[in-house]
Amino acid sequence: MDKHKAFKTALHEKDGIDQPESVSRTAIEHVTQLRKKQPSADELVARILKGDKTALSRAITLVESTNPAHLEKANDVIAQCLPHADKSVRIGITGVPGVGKSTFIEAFGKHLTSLGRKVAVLAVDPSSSLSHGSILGDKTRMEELVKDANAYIRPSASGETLGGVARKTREAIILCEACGFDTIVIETVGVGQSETAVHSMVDFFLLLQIAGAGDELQGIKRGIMEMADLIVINKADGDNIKSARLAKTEFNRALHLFPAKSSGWQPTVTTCSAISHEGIAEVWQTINKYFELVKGNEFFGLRRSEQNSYWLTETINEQLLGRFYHDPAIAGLLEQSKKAVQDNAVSPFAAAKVLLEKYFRL
Ligand SMILES: Nc1nc2c(ncn2[C@@H]2O[C@H](COP(=O)(O)OP(=O)(O)OP(=O)(O)O)[C@@H](O)[C@H]2O)c(=O)[nH]1
Ligand SMILES: [Mg+2]
Repeated sequence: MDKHKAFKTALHEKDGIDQPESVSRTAIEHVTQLRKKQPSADELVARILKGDKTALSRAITLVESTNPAHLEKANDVIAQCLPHADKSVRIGITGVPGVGKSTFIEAFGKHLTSLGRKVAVLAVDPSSSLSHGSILGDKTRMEELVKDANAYIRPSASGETLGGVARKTREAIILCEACGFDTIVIETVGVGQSETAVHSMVDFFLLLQIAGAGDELQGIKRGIMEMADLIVINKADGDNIKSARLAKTEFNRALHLFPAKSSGWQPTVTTCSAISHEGIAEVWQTINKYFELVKGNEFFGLRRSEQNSYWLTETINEQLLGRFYHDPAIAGLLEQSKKAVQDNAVSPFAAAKVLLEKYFRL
């Protein structure tokens, strides 16, 4: 029998190959120790404030961690970074899959860094927790931006709930701002609830559309259009130019049907080609006009304060629900109660009362 048969299972791979004798054991241990050493919260903060992107990534990982042991350190880092945050503009970008969000952000981001701005791109995509989403695809689609020293790209946090993912992104915004990024771009897929979450963490909300597919086809709900401060019709190139112009007129008409915004801003429609970079500079000019207006009329600060109180409530809700449903004493009883209410043995209200009383007495 050949000797390979004995090693047929992959487990034997773990045995690995012996180090050559020339490699010093102490050197290996030294490297392993270095890798294991986690910087303290203070060290991380000091490095973040100096603009160190590696430290920023580590801190975001810490914030995203579900390990309760990391929570305290993460909170410490956030608390120390908070006074250095708040100096940026936050822009949300949404649109259905394939509309060109990633391509647009690549062109837009490069335009901003060419103007001397520092751009951080974050994503809110709760679905990516299942498939690990478009993370890799995005990094290849944002080829130039990834290489740009003044840009930082972070894929969506994975999490069970949208609330969890959104809270982590909120905290990542603070870290990016403390690291010196003055423009935060948050991408989300415009098909579910995530754009509402993103809308409540940004100053400006941009909706990407394409021509030739009515809004039903584009899966964009009326509510999302209502949230938009700017609609950009992408892929206005080649044979599409004419239909893009037509779509612009149609969307403009539709926008006028919505009630006026409390920011005092009248949303507009523009066209661009993310691939040929046409119209990208104009988008930034429009966004600047918006910021001039809302910083002048104080809506900017007001909206951020409102967002803070919204996130306070959201975080409490999310954590209360999480604790309740993950409580081992509750989990078993919950299953029993579900069965009992399905069998009509007890009313849902009575069962809920029992569960909640039990939880709060624990
Ligand atoms: N002609 C043309 N094609 C574009 C333009 N922008 C993006 N595309 C193409 O549209 C396709 C989708 O672009 P993405 O940037 O991946 O779109 P996305 O909205 O990020 O998609 P998801 O990440 O799947 O939600 C790609 O094949 C792009 O090359 C554009 O301005 N013009
Ligand atoms: Mg994308």
